[in-house]
Amino acid sequence: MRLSTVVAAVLLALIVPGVAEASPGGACFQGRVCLYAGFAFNRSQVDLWRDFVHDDTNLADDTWLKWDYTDSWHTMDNATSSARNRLGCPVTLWQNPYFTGAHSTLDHATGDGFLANNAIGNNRVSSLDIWCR
Ligand SMILES: [Ca+2]
Ligand SMILES: [Ca+2]
Repeated sequence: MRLSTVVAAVLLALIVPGVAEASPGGACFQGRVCLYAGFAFNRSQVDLWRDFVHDDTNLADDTWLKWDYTDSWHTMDNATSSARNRLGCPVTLWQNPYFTGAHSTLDHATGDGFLANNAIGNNRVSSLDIWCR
């Protein structure tokens, strides 16, 4: 990678609140739920990811971040293949916007690298519901 790219990523992480705690490279920081476009938390794949701290009723207006924290401009709707949960409470991934349809729940401190064999399935997540009190 070019040095200027690294510098830009570091500066972005320093100046944008919250970004510094975000989590490319298959990581997922405490207090967040992390979605990945590829199986196995994007291992050996294009690193498209994003993390959440609140419910999201519709992923159609969300886009994946790239490894360097820049926006890929690729929609997150129907595009999640794996997920990690470090929220401190469960999260439910839903097939449709506003928490309807097929769904799978991930407990705190769990991850699933292959959503294809869960109820939610591969490339179907459209909303997520966080159960923190
Ligand atoms: Ca959204
Ligand atoms: Ca869907």
